[in-house]
Amino acid sequence: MPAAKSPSVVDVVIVGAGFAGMYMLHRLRGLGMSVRVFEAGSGVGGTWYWNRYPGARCDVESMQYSYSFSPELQQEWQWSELFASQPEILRYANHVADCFDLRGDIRFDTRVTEAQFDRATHRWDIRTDRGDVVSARYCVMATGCLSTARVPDFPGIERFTGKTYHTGHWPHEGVDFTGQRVGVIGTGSSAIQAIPVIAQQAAHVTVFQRTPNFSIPSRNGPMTETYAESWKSDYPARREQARRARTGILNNPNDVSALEVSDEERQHIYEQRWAAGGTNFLAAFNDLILDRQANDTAANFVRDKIRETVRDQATAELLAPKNHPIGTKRICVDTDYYGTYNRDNVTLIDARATPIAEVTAHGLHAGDTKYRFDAIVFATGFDAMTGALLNIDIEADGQPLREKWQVGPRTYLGLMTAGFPNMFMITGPGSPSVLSNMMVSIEQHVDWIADCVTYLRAHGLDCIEATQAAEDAWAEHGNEVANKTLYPLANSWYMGVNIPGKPQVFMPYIGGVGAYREICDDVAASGYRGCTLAAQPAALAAE
Ligand code: N01
Repeated sequence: MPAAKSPSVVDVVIVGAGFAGMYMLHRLRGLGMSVRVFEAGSGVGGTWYWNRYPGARCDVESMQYSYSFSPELQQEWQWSELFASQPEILRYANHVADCFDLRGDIRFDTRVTEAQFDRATHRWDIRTDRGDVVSARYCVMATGCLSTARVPDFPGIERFTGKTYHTGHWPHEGVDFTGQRVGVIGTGSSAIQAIPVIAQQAAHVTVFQRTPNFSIPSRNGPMTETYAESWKSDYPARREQARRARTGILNNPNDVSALEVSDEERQHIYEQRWAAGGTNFLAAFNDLILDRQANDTAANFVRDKIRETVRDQATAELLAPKNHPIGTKRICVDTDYYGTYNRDNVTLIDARATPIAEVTAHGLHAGDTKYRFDAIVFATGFDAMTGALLNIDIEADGQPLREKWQVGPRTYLGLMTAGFPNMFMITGPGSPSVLSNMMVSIEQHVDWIADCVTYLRAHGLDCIEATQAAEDAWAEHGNEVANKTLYPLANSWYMGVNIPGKPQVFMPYIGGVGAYREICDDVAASGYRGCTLAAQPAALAAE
């Protein structure tokens, strides 16, 4: 059946049908607006649609990594594990699409290629790779923070005769590594989840590690009815607490400095958090991301755990991060990651001492060694936060967004960018986004945007644009807050360091989810301070 043609004029175009785009569609429909969503994938789910690598699972507990907007939905859905796996989260996304009948307004297998703002009509003209041209009053970028997968430019990559995979573009039918020699490049969150699972199948796994990461055991397990019920019976209060929490996660924060307690007590607290598992480890004390000495106590604890777990001490030393404070690169959460290096079929290679020189027909060449592989897994990350936005030709008043962001992304609240009216970003750079429970941040942004367009409509307005002054002040504030933390000390993708030539600025807002929400609410309550609001001239509007 030929795909239905998009209406050429709508109130809003949304780019992306992950959790952000889906909820945005639902909210705007509720306001009686006409909406067209474009999604490059063949289904909903965004990051959970693409990242199907073995072991993929969320590092936020399932009871917290879910929508809160529908009491019925959060009561009826049942998670089977404490930390949900990718297939289960994708089932959840599809369930939401079914429950709220979302698919009718989503055009799948369609990538937005261009968006141009027309100042005369206050509308965006949006084009896709399938020839759609749609005029929309507002354009909402729900493009995700980690959706542009990146394979480094290794020489000879095209010569490899085996199979290559990127964790962020995993084949839908899965991969059987049985009996294969597999090379894994990268040791970020994706690799740390994938390696233990691939190692159970493959004949041999060789891991190329350039930078070790800190990882905390998840202690994942089956969801018990009692635990699920403890959340469900108290959901409204807990969701509200999460919205006001620093990371959007209820993680039992301990409001005490790591340096104020005795060595024994500190050790005891770390042991408890390690045994409980997950990212809550970083909430053990209130100054772990603020004070290097405090941070060292946590980093040393984890390094010791690595040495205890990994039998070969040379491998353990290689796995123990030495160069960045714990938590300043995204903390990883695993199931038997370090223990996997005790297997006979797993080898760790120091790709910093012996960098990968080239890909050959049958494997890789690093240092003086040639490695033979049947398959290579690139767990090499993403062009984070700005990649997906800048892959679209976005232009207003003759200025491309790429040009404006040449020296780094600049936004007002991570929601808008000056010079590009009526364009909103969900979890854009300059908002807590990747430093938070994405579900909480997504819902907050979607609700803010829905309230904003409602306000404009109620006041006979149809255009909103962040002022340059407000944007500059937000950037200054963002830098000021980031510089009070240890985050800028790490060469992380938060800083854009993983992409050659990418400007190095700290992209997310570290001021905290709760504090950030208050700022956004305050901006809305003030009638959108820091923005210019306008209406089209009456004559034009009537045309
Ligand atoms: O990507 P990454 P990821 N030669 O950028 C290495 C989220 N996520 O997909 O650090 C050799 O972290 C690179 O080395 P280095 C989460 O927010 C969440 O793993 O640049 N190695 C690094 O080791 C996460 O942070 C979940 O020195 C090269 C790796 O590739 C984000 O996604 C699960 C190289 C890339 O690590 C991204 O994680 C998965 C080269 N030329 C992901 N180039 C959960 O919810 C790159 N590398 C649990």
